[in-house]
Amino acid sequence: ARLIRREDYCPPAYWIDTVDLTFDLDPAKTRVLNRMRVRRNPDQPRQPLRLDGEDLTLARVLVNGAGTSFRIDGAQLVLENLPEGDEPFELEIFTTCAPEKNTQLMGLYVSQGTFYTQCEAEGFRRITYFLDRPDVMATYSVTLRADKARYPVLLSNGNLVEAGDLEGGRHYARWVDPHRKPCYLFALVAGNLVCRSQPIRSRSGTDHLLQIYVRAADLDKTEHAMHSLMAAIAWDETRFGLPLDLERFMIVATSDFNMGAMENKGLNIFNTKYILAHPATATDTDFANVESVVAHEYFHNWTGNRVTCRDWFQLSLKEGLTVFRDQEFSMDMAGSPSARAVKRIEDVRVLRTAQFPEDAGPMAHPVRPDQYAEINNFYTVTVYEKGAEVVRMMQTLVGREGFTRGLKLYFERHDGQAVTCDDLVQAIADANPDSPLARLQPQFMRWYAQAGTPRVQISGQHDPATRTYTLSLHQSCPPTPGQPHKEPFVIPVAAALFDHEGRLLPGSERLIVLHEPHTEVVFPDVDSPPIASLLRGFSAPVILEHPLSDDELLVLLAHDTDPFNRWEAGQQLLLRRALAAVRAEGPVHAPLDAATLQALRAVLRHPTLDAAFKELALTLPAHTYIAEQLDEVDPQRIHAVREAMRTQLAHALHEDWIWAYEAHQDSGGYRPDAAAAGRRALTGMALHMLCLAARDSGNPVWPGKTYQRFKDATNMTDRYQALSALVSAGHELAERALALFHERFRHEELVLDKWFALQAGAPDRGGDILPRVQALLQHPDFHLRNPNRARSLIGTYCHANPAAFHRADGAGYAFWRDRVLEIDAFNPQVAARLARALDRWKKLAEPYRSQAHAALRVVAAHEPLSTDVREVVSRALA
Ligand code: HT7
Ligand code: ZN
Repeated sequence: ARLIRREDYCPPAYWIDTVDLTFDLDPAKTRVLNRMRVRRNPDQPRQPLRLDGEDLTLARVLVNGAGTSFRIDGAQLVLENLPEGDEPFELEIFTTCAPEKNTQLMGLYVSQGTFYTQCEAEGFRRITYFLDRPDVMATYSVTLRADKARYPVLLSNGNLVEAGDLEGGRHYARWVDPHRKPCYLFALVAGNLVCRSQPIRSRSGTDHLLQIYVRAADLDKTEHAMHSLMAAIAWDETRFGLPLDLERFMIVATSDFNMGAMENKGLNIFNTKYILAHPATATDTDFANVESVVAHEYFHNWTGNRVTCRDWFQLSLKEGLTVFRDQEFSMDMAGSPSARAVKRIEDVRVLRTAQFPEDAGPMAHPVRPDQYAEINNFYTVTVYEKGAEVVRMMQTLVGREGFTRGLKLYFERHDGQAVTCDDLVQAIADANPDSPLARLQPQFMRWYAQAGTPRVQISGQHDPATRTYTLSLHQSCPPTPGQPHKEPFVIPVAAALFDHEGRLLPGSERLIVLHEPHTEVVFPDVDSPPIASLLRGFSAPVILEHPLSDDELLVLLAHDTDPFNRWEAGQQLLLRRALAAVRAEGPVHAPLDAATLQALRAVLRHPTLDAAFKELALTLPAHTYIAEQLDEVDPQRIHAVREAMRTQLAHALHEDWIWAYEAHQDSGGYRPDAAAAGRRALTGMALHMLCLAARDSGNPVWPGKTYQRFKDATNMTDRYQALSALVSAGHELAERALALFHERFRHEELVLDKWFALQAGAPDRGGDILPRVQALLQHPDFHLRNPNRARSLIGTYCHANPAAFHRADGAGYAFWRDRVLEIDAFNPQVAARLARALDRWKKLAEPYRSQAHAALRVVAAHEPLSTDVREVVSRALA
């Protein structure tokens, strides 16, 4: 497939200043009249106007009201006979499209009788011919016409300026958006929806109307999203001085959506998964996700919409920055320092379990990619989460206030513009001229240019004669596709020293900024060999190779004043045990030693640590994280080791789990705050462990209690955890509970997704999961075309259940192959994400490797194949 290259960027040959769109909405044939004011870009050589279009039927093209000649060249409409001078001209294009046939869910589509749009990245071209690129910004006015009974609500960006009835039971609404925007931020919604409205007054005294539109049955699930939106608006004003710039801010939820949500100007469109939350149907994780995704999309109003991307290679300009902002928001909302740390740990876990493998695999790309075949494949954890870490490092290098100053300058310089990642870094550096960021700016930009996870090797030397401790740090970065050699990165390493009793050495906290391959740092006044706590708070997205002894890790686990590194010390201990057991010969046997178990017990019983922290500290390193440490991966062996560790924890800490369960019960009503959610997480973990122990002992008490809790639960978190404890333990009560769960929630789409996912992600026992997943494909509630449902069953099986997916007979890969091809025929974006489940096939041991290779080759050879899937599988095979 043709590659689009960043170095080929060229400004557009024409500008489009205004767009006036009229839609006659009809699911089978929607008419779109597009009137644009266009002018030549005088800075570019004179050339024909080439407009992008896809799946459109063209009826008419007029220039200044008169017919004109045109030709279709591939997917482009080419106009050659344009007015001679440089005066703006009116271009009118009339097309039709078929929203009900739009299964890709890009452009204008219909879901459950309602029209929605999705234009990022290149969906607007499926609505009308246009210069579909983010650096072309225009003001939009939109008239929507539709049958009034079927589509009583007609929404688009901006302000409603006119509405009324038309003949034949139709009606219309006219919307005008005062803000210039790129076409990827265009949106319309038409359907039978209801809304929760909330008038607000901002800190600066301006009045606004917030609205969340959903189906009538879902209205009682919108309160949390509205509170989250109000909190996000207040936070952005307080933290960054960024106000809401719209009279009306609307959110609409749909159950058919390729991604999580979309930040269309003033009219965000969301996957229902990230809007709807009611204690009876949503878990604590769902509540937290709603809060952060609502905030994320709202924050885009400045970082993405007011200042947008010049081209799609700059995607992390808006996504990395906005993820960083939503992470900071969620931390502030969490409240206490330890609740903040819990959020940080969760974010780092995502980075390590998803982004590190991406950065080490065939799809590795810089935060600012250099090339792509299909931009939709680059909405990745690298662009989003690693991009956020890069922004976080900037904050670390200039300080919190310096960062706020930098963003202020960024908006002063670039409001209303389409810019690049360089512009962001430049503004932050210019606002902080004495910072290490300003001094090292060209090297810092390597974070945007070089793929791969850097490694930092540590050694330390104590000199009793000089009472100094010298830390040596050596950085390197492995080759990635197309980048055999890497230059050194700027790596901020937050450091502190502890003595062996766990006391922080006064004055030892500092920020070390690496920018060369080797760095030596001398700490004065150190009487005896200390324990270095490094990369505190995970100050850079790197792999630290720090040969601390087990005893030193145990000291940090018990005493580090940085909660992140305290957690990390425990994870390193567990990782060591896991790797030793994976590498050992013969059957897996009790990987955890007494000291580690005792240390984990001490964490669990700790009188002051938060429940949420305890739950994270007792969670085993993820399967993918363990796999990343190995040159050759036997997924079944890793699974066996993790199961053995889990069983040990269940038995050795049995009394402690009973205590944890009983001591963390909540009385009173459900509240989704971090402290209460932490207690529920820990009781849920305790139930898992108690059911696991009961499986081996045959004692029915805890499974019975768990089943009772499942039935009596007053919120979804408790109910789901009890169900999942029974399913994980493989207890006979699990089937009964699953049936009850389905019966009770069969009309709740998002709960059904959980029901499918729980079964697809359950521990494999003798290869039983694949047949179950295959049977569930035939279930009347399974709908392959609904992305959430497809992801919950097929995505969970292929991406999140390694032991069930990596089967020695290759049947998991054959299943993957068939589903990728089946989905690709109607929704390439969803198929391409599924295709990534075999990214790391080259690391697999035999027989998995050959089987995976064969499945990949079948997909790659299939005709037809979307550009999306082709790019993923051909990179995997390269
Ligand atoms: N900016 C949004 C990206 C998005 C998207 C991209 C491709 C196809 C469908 C999509 N839906 C939403 C999401 C965000 O990061 O806020
Ligand atoms: Zn985003």
